[in-house]
Amino acid sequence: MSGATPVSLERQGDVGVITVNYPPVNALGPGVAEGIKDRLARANIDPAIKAIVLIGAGRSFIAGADIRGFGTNRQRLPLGQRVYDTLDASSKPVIAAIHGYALGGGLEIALACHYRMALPSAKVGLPEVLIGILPGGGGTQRLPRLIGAKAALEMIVTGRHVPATEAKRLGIIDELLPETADLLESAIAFAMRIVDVRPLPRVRNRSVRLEDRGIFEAMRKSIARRARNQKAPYACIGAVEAACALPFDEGCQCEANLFKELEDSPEARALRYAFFIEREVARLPDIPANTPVRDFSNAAVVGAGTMGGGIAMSFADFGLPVKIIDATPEALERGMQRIRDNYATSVRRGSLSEDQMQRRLARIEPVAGYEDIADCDLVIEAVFEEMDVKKPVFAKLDEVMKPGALLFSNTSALDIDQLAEMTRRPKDVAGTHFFSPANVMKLLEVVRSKHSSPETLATAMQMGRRIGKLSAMAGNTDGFVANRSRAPFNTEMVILLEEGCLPEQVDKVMVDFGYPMGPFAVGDLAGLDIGYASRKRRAAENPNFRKQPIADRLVEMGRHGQKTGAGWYRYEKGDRTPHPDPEVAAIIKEVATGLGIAQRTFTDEAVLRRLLFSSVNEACKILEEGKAYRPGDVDVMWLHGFGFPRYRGGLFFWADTIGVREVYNQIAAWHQQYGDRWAPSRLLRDLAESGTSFREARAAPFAA
Ligand code: T1G
Repeated sequence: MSGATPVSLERQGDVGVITVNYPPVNALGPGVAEGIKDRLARANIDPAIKAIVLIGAGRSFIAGADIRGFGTNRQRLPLGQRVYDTLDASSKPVIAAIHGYALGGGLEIALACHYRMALPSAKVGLPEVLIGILPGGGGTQRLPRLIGAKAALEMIVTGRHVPATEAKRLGIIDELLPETADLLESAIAFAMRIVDVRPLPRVRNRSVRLEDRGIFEAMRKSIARRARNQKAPYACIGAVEAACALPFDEGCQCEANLFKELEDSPEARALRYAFFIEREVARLPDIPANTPVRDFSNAAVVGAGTMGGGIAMSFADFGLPVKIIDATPEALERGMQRIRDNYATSVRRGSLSEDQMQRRLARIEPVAGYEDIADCDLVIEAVFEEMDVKKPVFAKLDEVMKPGALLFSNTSALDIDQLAEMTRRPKDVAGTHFFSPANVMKLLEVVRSKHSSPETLATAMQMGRRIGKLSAMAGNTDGFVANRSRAPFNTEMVILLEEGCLPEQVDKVMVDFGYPMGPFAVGDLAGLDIGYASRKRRAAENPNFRKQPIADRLVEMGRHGQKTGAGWYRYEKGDRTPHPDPEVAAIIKEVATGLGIAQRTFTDEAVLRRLLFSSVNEACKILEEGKAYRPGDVDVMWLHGFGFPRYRGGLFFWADTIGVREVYNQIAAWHQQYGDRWAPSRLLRDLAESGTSFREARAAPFAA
């Protein structure tokens, strides 16, 4: 905001209207909180003003403190002098008029007002825990006083956005308006209705309704797995517990102490970083932001397998009609049945209503053949991962699809240029790589062919956002960016077994690090035969390809993972719990002996570094080849493609906590020990020599 004041005060009749105008979301940036305090003081001394309305300009109330300001030595006002305290102490009634979002400090400001009104489309929340801190503006003390300890605890520990309609039921919102109401006019009218009501309803004067003292311990138990290695969720619980035990001001002091401990914690820094890279990933440095996006209002999917079905669900989940075809009616029906079963599971789990399921299913239309999808605006090919299966599909799509339709492939590694060259419209072709399960995982890798036009790429990125994905651009290299950077991790984890490790140690290390599942257990879930086929392909293409005899042996024995009751682990019937299997240990020993590899033990840290450093090195190669725009883009892919723990920021963010020099030295040492697969990338060497962090690394210009 250059020059213009972000907060104004104007009188409308007997009501002073304080308007916050700090685009794009009225965050409490420089001058905003101060401005509210200043205009409030003026309104309180102006005899012509009897009541005050606080409202946001643009699309939102106030979206919270300016996250960019955290971790800097920003000025912190003492308790009692902050905007929350002055609102609370106002001698004239203050009404918060909420539209769009009232989040974090924004909701805390509203809670410090005497009344709150909102449009039904508004959302409120205290999402601080999602960026590794806790509400620091009195929210942990006021919200329990307003809606009870149990409801407040749930909102603060989850950080979820609460629709205004629910917020009204909870007691956060006093007056819910019709969506078509004029918010300011209604707030002014409301102000005149309550102008003489005294005493002013100060939330701080209410007592906390504590239904059951056990809720705090119960919450600690319920979040234990999800919140492992993290502090913020537990600080949130502690602060709400304090609200039930201490007078308001002492409770605020407790909140402030907890906030100070967390504001610049590694967890908070990592989560803030994740917040910003998830927004930066949408910016394509070499494709102008005003590049026209081709309109689309529907989609088609070719291939009704697991991926094709999940992709079709992704469109239906976000309101877009989608047609789906497969090679035979039986295959198409199997695919539709899998979709119906997936939705039915969600309904059973309560995450979807029956009505929502029916509306989504109605948007997915199985059709007989290519001629039935010709009128669709875009089509995603999701057939078997073999070039000689995909190429004819692209030739056929080029023949039938209407002019201007975009042709996308869900391939996870194959050459997009070759697919584009099967068509007379190569500019309209790109990769749109979904991650399994496609309707759940948020990452969409948009793979740029050398033929893809800027419009096609901009549309593919927009398509991802339209269906709730995080679109990230990747260059057309084997495995693109996510899988290529993950490949060395997959190799090292099996080589570790040859050297004496066991799957259960590797999995425990990665779960303790923060992954939801260990990589071997994930392999059993996905099916070991998938990796087997791609290893065979790569070995045929590249004689130097590092074979994985242990993994190959398991597949050749029919141990494909959960689907065959055994893989890296064995499984009891109907139970997905992985059990270490002595037979696997014996196979490992036998193969290792056959390879003549000396067996040894590994510390957990050594296991962690072997896996992750191998990927850090590969990701540096990807940047230096210009196959990704930024280190942050790679981190977005690791967070949303592989379940990398969010409170560690991402692969590069985590590597920076070790330090470039230490990572480089270790990789150089493994290069001596193991040979070329550990040759340090040039970029890594340059970063180590220049003392530049991974996050500051600059990628080469994008090379499709
Ligand atoms: N601070 C700084 N920038 C912010 C911001 C914030 N709080 N919220 C959004 N932005 C930027 C964002 O980076 C993007 O920038 C642009 O605004 C549009 O955002 C004292 C201490 C409000 C739901 O955690 O959840 O209050 O990329 O793309 O999808 O207790 O933004 O355009 O340059 O996300 O419509 C608590 C975080 C802070 C809210 C809108 N508040 N923001 O979503 O737009 S801590 C939050 C959001 C706090 C107090 C504590 C979302 C949104 P650019 P966007 P959107």
